[in-house]
Amino acid sequence: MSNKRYKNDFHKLADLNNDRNITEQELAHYEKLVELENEDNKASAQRKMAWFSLFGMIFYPFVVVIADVIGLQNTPTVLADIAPTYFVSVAAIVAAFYGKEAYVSKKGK
Ligand SMILES: [Ca+2]
Repeated sequence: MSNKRYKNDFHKLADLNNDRNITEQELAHYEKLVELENEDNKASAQRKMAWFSLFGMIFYPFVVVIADVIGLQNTPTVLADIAPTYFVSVAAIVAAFYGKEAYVSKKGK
């Protein structure tokens, strides 16, 4: 985004009463808006990562079977060798995500 466009977008969003003057209150409101938007984007990214990890965990055995069925000789063995590390890592990601969600929802009440 160019600097001029950024300034225009900033003025459109921050100047609540359109008087072309951004007060301290409007700036604080804008900062809160940006903060909430960033939090929302962060939560979306973490949720996508957790779902991606879960799908990887679910489909991992199928990948081993498919590799065996299509005749890849070493792939099922290699996948089986890295499975313990993979499952522990993915379980840690998923547990961290749901743990954080539970902590945040409990803290919010
Ligand atoms: Ca204003």
